Amino acid sequence: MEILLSVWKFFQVNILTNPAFFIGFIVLIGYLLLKRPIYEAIAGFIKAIVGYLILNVAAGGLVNNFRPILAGLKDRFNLTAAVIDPYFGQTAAQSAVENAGRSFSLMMIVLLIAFIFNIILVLFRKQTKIRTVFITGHIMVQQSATALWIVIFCFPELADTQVVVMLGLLLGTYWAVASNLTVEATQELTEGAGFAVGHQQMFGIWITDKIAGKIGNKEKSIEHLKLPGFLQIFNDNVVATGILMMIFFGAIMGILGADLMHEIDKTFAVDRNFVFYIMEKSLNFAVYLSILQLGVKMFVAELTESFQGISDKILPGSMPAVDCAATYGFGHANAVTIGFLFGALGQFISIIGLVVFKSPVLIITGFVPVFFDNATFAVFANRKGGLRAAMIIPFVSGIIQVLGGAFAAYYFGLAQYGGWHGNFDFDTVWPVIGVLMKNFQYVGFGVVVLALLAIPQFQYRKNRKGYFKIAENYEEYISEMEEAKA
Ligand code: ASC
Repeated sequence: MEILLSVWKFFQVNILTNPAFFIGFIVLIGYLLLKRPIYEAIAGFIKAIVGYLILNVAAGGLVNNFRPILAGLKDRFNLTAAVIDPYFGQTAAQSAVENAGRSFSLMMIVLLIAFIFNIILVLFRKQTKIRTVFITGHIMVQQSATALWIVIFCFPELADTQVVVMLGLLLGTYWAVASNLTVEATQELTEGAGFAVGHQQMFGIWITDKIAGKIGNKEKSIEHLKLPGFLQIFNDNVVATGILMMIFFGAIMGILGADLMHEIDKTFAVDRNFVFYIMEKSLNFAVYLSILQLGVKMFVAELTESFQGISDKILPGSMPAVDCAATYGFGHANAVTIGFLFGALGQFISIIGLVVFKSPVLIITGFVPVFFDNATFAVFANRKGGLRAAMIIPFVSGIIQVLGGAFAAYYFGLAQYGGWHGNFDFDTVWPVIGVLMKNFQYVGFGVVVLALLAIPQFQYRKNRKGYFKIAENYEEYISEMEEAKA
């Protein structure tokens, strides 16, 4: 047992929670299974890791630069508010778990059980209809933290071992089922790049994919937009992002004021002019988005080619589920910016609503959900429902994020610790899971797991012929579908 645990710990620390290496090894093994020369496999291994590390530079840059600015609104107005953001949520969950006299290190074993359960569901894919393995490690850590608290909150009497086993099964089911829901939408968006989304808004992606075409018209997508006169400069995504972020973050930093910004950002030197500082900071948004695209293209290209080896030889009809940012390389770059801004609009309006209606908990916009969830929705929405869907869906999502987040922070008692996870699935699906478990205890738990496991069965029944094919070989899938139509 000791040895097993230390092997697991090594795997967990170095590979599982470090997606760059996880994806790197998948690429390496994939190429070897395809019988490519070893030097080609190593080249792919390196490009996949470097690509992912570039993505990390971009995502980390966005998160580290812009999260404190939004969270600064809380200090500026002296609010007691919960920030809806997974980093704040994780800290809040940890405090709550420890205050309940439990050890937060239970998370490590939860990860093990959940991950293995996800793989088992894929191994039995003929029965379970699960096609995806969730491999976005840093997200798995955040979700284990929040879910650990939810289970302890719902079952305070339960011993540690039982908590860990129940949660492992619940989380493993969620990872498998929710990422599996994104297969069709992601394959269509990327024209068969061979990955699904394993992140924090997977149910949202599925809904977006279903409703975008009804909300808008794909012929009127951002790509087709003809802007008149000087507005044409917005066709260039660097210009569009730069200008819009200068307005958006300029307004927010203006509200925070130079003094508070000096406190929030130690790199803001005292002798620097505030306006120039704001310009540079805001334009950095466009810098990170450009870097992000570069990294995504690099690792996705390797993953797409090499995973063929794994899906030919080991797990037919299966695919890895990765960070939502991987989809940004497949949509119009402006979709990302539009999704963020309309999501923020929806969030701000609902926060004002919370204040006006004297909600018992206040919410502050967290950067990660408002940006990454809504940018993702806009990318998918634009493809099926054009600009209109790419504006409306993130706007409504912003409202849901605040209202659902406020409910969850209040209900699970995390508002007092200052944060809630805040990503779309954690403002919708997870509060429902929590309420069911709190009120119906083991019955609730059973209903949740069975209901989740039923979802892929319904998906399969809707498209028996193409269900595994769409993951295994997209081109063949498309031509078979076309034949069937003709
Ligand atoms: C998250 C989170 C991040 C970002 C990143 C997006 O939910 O915790 O750091 O989104 O994964 O690329």
